[in-house]
Amino acid sequence: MKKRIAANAVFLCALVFLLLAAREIRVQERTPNDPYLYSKGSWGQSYGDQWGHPRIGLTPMGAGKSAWDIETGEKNPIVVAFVDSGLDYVHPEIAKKNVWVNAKEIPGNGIDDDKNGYVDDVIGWNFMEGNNNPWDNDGHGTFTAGIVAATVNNKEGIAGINRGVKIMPVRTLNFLGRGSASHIVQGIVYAADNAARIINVSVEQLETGKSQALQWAVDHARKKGALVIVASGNQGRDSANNTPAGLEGVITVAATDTNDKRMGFSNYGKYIKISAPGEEILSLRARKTDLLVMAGGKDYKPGRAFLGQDARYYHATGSSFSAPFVTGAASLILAKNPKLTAEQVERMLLMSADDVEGPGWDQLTGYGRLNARKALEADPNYFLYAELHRVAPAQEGGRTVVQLLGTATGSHWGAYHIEVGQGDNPTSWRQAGQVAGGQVKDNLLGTLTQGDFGSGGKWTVRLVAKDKKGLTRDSRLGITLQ
Ligand SMILES: [Ca+2]
Ligand SMILES: [Ca+2]
Ligand SMILES: [Ca+2]
Ligand SMILES: [Ca+2]
Repeated sequence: MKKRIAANAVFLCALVFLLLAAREIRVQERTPNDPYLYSKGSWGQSYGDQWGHPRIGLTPMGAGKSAWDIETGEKNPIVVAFVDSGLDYVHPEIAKKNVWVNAKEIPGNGIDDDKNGYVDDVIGWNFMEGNNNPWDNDGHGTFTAGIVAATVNNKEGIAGINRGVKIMPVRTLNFLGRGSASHIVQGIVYAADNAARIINVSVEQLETGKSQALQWAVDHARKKGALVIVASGNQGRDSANNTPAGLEGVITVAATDTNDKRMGFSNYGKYIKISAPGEEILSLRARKTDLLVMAGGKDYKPGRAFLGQDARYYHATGSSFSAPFVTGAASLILAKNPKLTAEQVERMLLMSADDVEGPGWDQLTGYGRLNARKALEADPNYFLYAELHRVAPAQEGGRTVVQLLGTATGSHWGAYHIEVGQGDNPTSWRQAGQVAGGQVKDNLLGTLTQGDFGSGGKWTVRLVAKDKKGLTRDSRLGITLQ
């Protein structure tokens, strides 16, 4: 009997060992084997080479905790346009299967077979030179596209976010990384008309003020069902008058650093919806380019940002590189369920973001730092938006009041109210003010009087929105009273 138990125990131990070993092998197989993905310090930095990936939930696969355990992008290839400087489409990390092909166009016959207005546009279009070769002379477009589309699990370099993505390169920026509004308008329209589901526009401000033409292009893309994702810009100022960061109907993405703080150069304001990694991002280098030389960086020594075999990789900082993280996450969401609308995908991204900087929606990081893992599991039909955009003194009936402007809306709407608390970081709050009532979208939320505060000094005003079940979301702003 004893012998039998011992034998059984040995058998059981062996079985457990085998099962564990099998699991180990499976985990190793499923964890992408791209060397830079989870390494660190390759250019002397203290953090991961592709730190942005695990930060947004692209952790090693197999344990069920990675966004990639839910969706790798292969199930339904999603067409993502990069309205940018083009693409190095022969880069070893850009697979042929990840470049969009216009199936309705017969190549090289000099005829616009699909009658979309562009002759022989097989993989995209070059609006700068007016031809069918969207080659990247600048490096910006290959870098932004690489964050989403670099080949995963090929034992080489970096990993993109979406393994099945189809990149549509639309060249609208010249070798200096600059472009005119008219080219970008044409680029966005081209992308939308050729069925791109997501349009990434990592472009700095094009001109002073808002471009009506570009707003029209964004409206056109939204009508066609595309999601337009743009960078906040890098001037360290309010993006409200910027194009495209201050347009309606786009997702404006701010840049965060390795500590989940907003990067000092990242533009802010009421148009910021979400934030994503933008500090020292590692991606693909288009051949014969040095992006930071093109950008005119004063302290930059040519070639310093190159990395890897044949200098195929490059590391750089900017909100241009934050937007593609959101684009990549959005493309995974659509790959999982292509029937979702742009609006549903937007809700999933915003409502699942990890709150960073000031509590709730804030002007620096929007609803928070992107979390692809949580976004993939978010309810597409639920939203509760609470954004306190501005707290401004105004004259009303001969006395000074404080007007609160912002947004309070939701899918399962309850109500909203205003609270005030003393100091920068109040420990207690009390309800105050007259509220407009009902849902408010980018408009007057309510009014506070001197009596609502009781004394001068520093105060914090808080907007609290509630859904039917009593779940809340808030947003705060400070004000100094005399
Ligand atoms: Ca054509
Ligand atoms: Ca043709
Ligand atoms: Ca790779
Ligand atoms: Ca926040």
